[in-house]
Amino acid sequence: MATKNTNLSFYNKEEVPHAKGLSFGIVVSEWNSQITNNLYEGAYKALIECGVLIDDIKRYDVPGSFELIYGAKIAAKSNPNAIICLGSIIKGETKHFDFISDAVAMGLKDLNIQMDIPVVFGVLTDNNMQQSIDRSGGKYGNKGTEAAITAIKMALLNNEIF
Ligand code: DLZ
Repeated sequence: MATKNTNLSFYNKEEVPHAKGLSFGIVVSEWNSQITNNLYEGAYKALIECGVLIDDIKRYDVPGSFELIYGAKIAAKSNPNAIICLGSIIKGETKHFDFISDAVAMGLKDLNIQMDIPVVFGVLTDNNMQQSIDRSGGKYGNKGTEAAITAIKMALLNNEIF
């Protein structure tokens, strides 16, 4: 039985509703910046391709993924239709990876509960740099692109309801 392809890196532009008039905040972690900049490029390109105007995309840089949570709160002050958080957490020799990954996931989850603006989790949590490269424009697509398409879908869902 065929299953629906849910990897939004390879989205069909014709199937994504037009997003002109929607605005987005993109919060980008500077840690592993070569990866997060590729995530940003993927997200930005997808939004533009779907009709979002350049002036309706605002970027916020934060030092590390842990700061994505507060960065999203700052982004919310401009009242965008959705917020995309992009980070890259790579496993090291200590438990830092687990603490940061859990905190970011829980923190962004909490914001989704507290705020009326959808917050999208575009954070890679990889065992090594190669896995991150593969998922930020490499052989497994671009998680930033996926996050952008998810953000459009959530923004439109929110618009339908309110
Ligand atoms: C400290 C730290 C470490 C060890 N690793 C990462 C990482 O792989 N990815 C990431 O985004 N940030 C990392 N950080 C920084 C933390 O996210 C945070 O910026 C600091 O702990 C300061 O709050």
